[in-house]
Amino acid sequence: DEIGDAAKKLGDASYSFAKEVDWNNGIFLQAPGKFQPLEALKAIDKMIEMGAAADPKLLKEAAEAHHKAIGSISGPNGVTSRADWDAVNAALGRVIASVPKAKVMAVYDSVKAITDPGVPAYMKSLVNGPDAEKAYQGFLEFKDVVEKNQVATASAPAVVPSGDKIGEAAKALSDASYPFIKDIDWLSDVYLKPLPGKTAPETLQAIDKMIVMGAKMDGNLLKAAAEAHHKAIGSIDATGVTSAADYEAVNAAIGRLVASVPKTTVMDVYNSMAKVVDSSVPNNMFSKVNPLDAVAAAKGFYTFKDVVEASQ
Ligand code: CLA
Ligand code: PID
Ligand code: PID
Ligand code: PID
Ligand code: PID
Ligand code: PID
Ligand code: PID
Repeated sequence: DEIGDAAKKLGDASYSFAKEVDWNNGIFLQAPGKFQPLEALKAIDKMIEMGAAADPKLLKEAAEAHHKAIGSISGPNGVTSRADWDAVNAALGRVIASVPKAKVMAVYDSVKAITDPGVPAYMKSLVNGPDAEKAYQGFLEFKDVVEKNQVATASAPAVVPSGDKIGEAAKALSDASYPFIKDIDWLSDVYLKPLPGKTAPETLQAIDKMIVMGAKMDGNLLKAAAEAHHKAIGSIDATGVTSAADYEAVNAAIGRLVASVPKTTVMDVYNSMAKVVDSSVPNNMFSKVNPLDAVAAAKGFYTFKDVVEASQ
């Protein structure tokens, strides 16, 4: 297709730049400017809306392209192979072409709003400047091809299941865990702290397992889960907590998502996360909430998971 061909040209223009970026730099975990969680949440919300509007099949293929690319990483900077670099660009170009232009620009504008204007120049200073310029020229040509192939309207909204066992169980889970949700400091910057003692390549292995799980999920249910999160963001209070009803809808949507993939795929995520998350992390989280609320939430979760497993 045209976007695939354009991605090869983009690769010619940008792979030198890709090799010069230190993808293992811990700086990419930081906020790109002043830490302002509620503004950042607005930017994430625009990404969620864009994801929910995208063609689920193309999202799945983009996840698969990223998984493949993680498999061909080499060298100290963590760069993928030239072929996989091109394949990721092509897959993302197709995802972007599957949503209306305004959805893409809404992400751009909201990310710009939380990004310090000095950040791009600083990023450029870490690589060979002319290679960054060349990559950007390549991007500008690529985007014209994407725009030419872009849809005018979003894909249809998800079909949300109702009256299912997971939906019922989500009510009980949400009743049991909403007090815990209200205890959590959602506006803390602790969630942007590096994982104690873990390197970027180690952490990437756990992310890879999530990508694999995402690629296996039912596309309609994934879209429904994104829509549920978008709705939940719309009902947050000043502390970032969503309404009880929207929290329940999120739990139901995630439960259905989990049930749409094999158990081993879920356990692969859990086990790989357990490898990179030191026990000090959950202990620290636990120390900041009412322990009775956390234990009640955990109990609710263990009951819920049996219902999910039964529909898996
Ligand atoms: Mg989510 C999970 C935040 C958007 C899909 N997500 C999580 C949690 C964290 C979170 C609360 C990971 C950390 C954890 O396990 O804490 N998500 C979060 C935010 C946003 C977001 C702030 C921003 C909008 N997510 C989002 C989108 C999608 C997802 C757009 C795609 C549709 N998210 C998604 C999945 C999963 C998450 C599939 C998870 O599996 C993971 C999770 O919750 O695993 C348990 C603990 C969890 C909580 C504090 C909230 C849930 C409370 C449960 C139901 C009961 C509590 C159990 C116990 C006390 C703690 C866990 C024990 C552990 C051994 C499992
Ligand atoms: C400017 C001035 C003009 C010239 C110009 C110009 C530049 C415009 C630009 C630009 C626009 C632009 C846009 C970019 C957009 C990037 C969008 C990224 C989206 C990320 C998402 C992430 C996610 C997910 C995902 C799916 C999940 C939801 C999420 C589901 C259902 C200024 C040059 C024209 C770079 C969507 C993918 C996992 C949130 O106009 O004179 O330069 O860049 O998890 O959804 O699972
Ligand atoms: C524009 C103007 C509007 C019209 C429009 C428009 C276009 C927007 C576009 C577009 C945005 C866009 C974005 C693209 C992004 C591509 C990103 C590619 C990333 C590839 C990576 C590969 C890799 C890896 C990996 C992880 C490793 C690092 C690597 C570690 C820690 C402008 C059309 C709406 C194409 C990251 C995955 C293995 C490097 O908005 O008027 O057209 O395209 O090895 O991580 O090692
Ligand atoms: C300039 C002037 C214009 C011309 C121009 C120009 C240059 C702009 C530039 C540039 C922008 C730019 C951006 C870059 C962005 C790179 C982003 C990389 C992200 C990597 C991540 C990696 C990671 C992980 C991971 C998970 C870990 C955390 C991490 C945990 C919990 C100035 C040329 C346009 C290079 C996210 C995945 C392992 C961080 O605009 O005239 O030159 O470069 O380790 O999670 O640990
Ligand atoms: C234990 C001991 C027994 C008792 C037991 C027990 C506990 C097991 C547990 C547990 C398992 C478990 C699993 C959990 C899994 C969470 C999985 C999260 C996945 C997140 C994903 C994120 C993403 C995306 C997304 C889609 C994108 C890709 C991504 C596309 C196409 C130990 C109690 C049984 C919590 C997939 C969603 C946006 C990466 O077994 O004696 O306690 O918890 O962006 O994909 O866009
Ligand atoms: C298990 C054992 C295997 C069988 C199995 C199994 C099950 C795994 C499961 C499962 C995993 C799972 C995960 C669930 C996660 C739910 C997470 C809900 C999160 C809700 C949020 C709501 C909100 C917001 C929001 C953003 C705001 C904060 C909030 C800010 C900054 C165990 C079946 C495989 C259900 C986060 C979105 C508005 C609170 O593996 O043997 O069954 O379920 O307002 O952010 O303000
Ligand atoms: C313990 C002992 C057992 C019993 C038990 C137990 C407890 C475990 C616990 C617990 C685990 C736990 C986890 C919690 C996790 C919360 C995660 C919240 C994530 C929030 C995010 C918010 C955000 C943003 C956002 C984007 C911004 C950055 C942020 C930028 C660029 C110990 C009870 C089982 C509470 C990600 C979205 C706005 C950070 O196991 O016997 O009690 O709690 O602002 O992006 O700025």
